[in-house]
Amino acid sequence: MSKIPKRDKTRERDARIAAKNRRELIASGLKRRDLLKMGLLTAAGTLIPIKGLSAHPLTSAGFVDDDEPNSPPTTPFVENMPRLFVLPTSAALTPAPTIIPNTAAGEARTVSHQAFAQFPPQRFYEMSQQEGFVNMAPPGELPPQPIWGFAPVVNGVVGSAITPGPMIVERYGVLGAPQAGSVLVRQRNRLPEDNRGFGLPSVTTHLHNGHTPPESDGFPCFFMERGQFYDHHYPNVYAGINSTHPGTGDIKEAMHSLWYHDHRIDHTAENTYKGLAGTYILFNEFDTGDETTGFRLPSFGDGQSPTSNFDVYMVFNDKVFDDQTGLLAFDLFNFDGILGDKFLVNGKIQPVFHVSPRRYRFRWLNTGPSRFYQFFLTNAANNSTLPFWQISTDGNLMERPVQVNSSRVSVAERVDVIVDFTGLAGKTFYIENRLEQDDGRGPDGDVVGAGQGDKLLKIVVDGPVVPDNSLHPSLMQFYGFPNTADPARITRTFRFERGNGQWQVNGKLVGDCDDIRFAIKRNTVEKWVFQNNSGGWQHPIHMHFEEFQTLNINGQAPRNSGIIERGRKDVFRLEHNMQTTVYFRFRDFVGKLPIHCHNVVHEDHAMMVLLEINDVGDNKTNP
Ligand SMILES: [Cu+2]
Repeated sequence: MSKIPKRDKTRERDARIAAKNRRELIASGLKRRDLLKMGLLTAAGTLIPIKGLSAHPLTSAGFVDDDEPNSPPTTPFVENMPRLFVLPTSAALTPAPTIIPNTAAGEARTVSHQAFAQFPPQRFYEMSQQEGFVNMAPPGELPPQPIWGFAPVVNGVVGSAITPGPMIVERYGVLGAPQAGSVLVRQRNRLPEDNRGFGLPSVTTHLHNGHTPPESDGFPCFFMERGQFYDHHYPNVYAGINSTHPGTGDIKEAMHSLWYHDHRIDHTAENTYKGLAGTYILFNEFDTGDETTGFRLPSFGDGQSPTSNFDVYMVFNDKVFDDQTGLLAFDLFNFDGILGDKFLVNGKIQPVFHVSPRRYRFRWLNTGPSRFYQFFLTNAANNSTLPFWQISTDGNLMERPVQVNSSRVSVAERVDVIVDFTGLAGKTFYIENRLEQDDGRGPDGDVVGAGQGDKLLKIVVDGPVVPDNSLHPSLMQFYGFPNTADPARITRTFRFERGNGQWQVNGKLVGDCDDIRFAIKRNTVEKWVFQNNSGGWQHPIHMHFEEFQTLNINGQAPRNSGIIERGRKDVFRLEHNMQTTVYFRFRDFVGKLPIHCHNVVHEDHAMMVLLEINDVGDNKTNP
């Protein structure tokens, strides 16, 4: 990383004092609104420029020198990339789950489960959100990191907190037994009062992007405090179950790669960065997890063994470590977006993954906070690019696989891909991010040459030769897309723009939790227009609960042969000066939800709109 060659000792000392003061403000858990009241923020939302507090010359990480983070050096490609731990079920939960919130026993939920009797939970899971200490770098290079993670709880026995959190592996309900997929996930808040620098021990867990009754969705204002628990009811049914497609719901609404993460209003960035994120996958009779049945995608197996697990979730994020202490660092006063100089996959900095010479399904997720990636597979020997097959956009399989050289993934987006290592025994590849991005504004669009980007994961094809019964991707066909012909009840426009030094939608920051800005009528269609009015900035826009289909981008029909951009999605990558129209159906359940920017720093400051689905709706075209 670049450094200023000549150090100015006085400037450096002042900056360290400022950094210390800023860290103390962050550690105190003060919110933007508190700082405004205390007169420590300007109207533009930046810290007032008094000595000992100014944002300058601090870096994005809150440290001195220049605009680059300066994490201590680590040795790449030593640690093995972990396969993610699969959460076992519990036979029962104590106390037993209830439809009405069990506040007497410490439940934080305030809204009764609306679909519990219709889809009684068949299986139970429990997790405990708590502090843990994990190694992210090779032994001895960085101290154990105090993280906030999800500890597996099995029949009441609490494990250690891990990040990414345990993976939930489930199956959709089936015709004649739609409740067969229904589960209940209990989350407990056992976080410490002392945040060791940043993080608010008040949490709400969002299942991104489950078709979930909103009281279980992880609404930003439905948070639980320390010592409380929250029961999330996930029916795992396709959209349309209570409306257009009774029985099982619409199979074309199937989703397969989901994730969960903290969504606490105003504090999502620091809490997810501190580790509160995990994965959730859904199989069905087509995407079965078994390469001899259904679509014959590479097998999930036991999720762990190199000779049975060829369907591998990879969670990418970037982080900054304090150049003095080596501990994870976060600057709450950077409103632009935080970029790290260390790249993690499944919790390890630049790890190694050993594969067999056959096909693999990789599920790629970017948990942020602010970076966009463009993933390439680069051959270590000659920097050539290995093409692969993209099969999904976010949680949703496309009409068929499309062969590509790269996939772009902004915060919270997912792509599932099939990489074919057949015949490549002995070779080494890197997952390389070749998308340039210098600050939280978003990438400028430049893609550097092969070998010149950041190598995130080393893949060595030296595993045992094993059978491959998966179908060749060129022969696969998936569900197809739902139609977009039903007329919309209303078209609404959302302008994403800069204002007051922060991030607004239609001229407003997210207000208090009771500021519900508009209402959707249940079981209707809406068209939404997203406009990027914020100059050089890009925003990954996320709507909860329902996926959308893209009708046009800047007046043009979707590109990429009409396949990838037409894919159903829950995050829209709103690029420079872009305007897009998307198509939504809001079905089955009622309740409160947000739409927001998923650059989680923008989200916290405060690019979010709270809304609700009810049986009346409203006619606000610019909510
Ligand atoms: Cu944004």
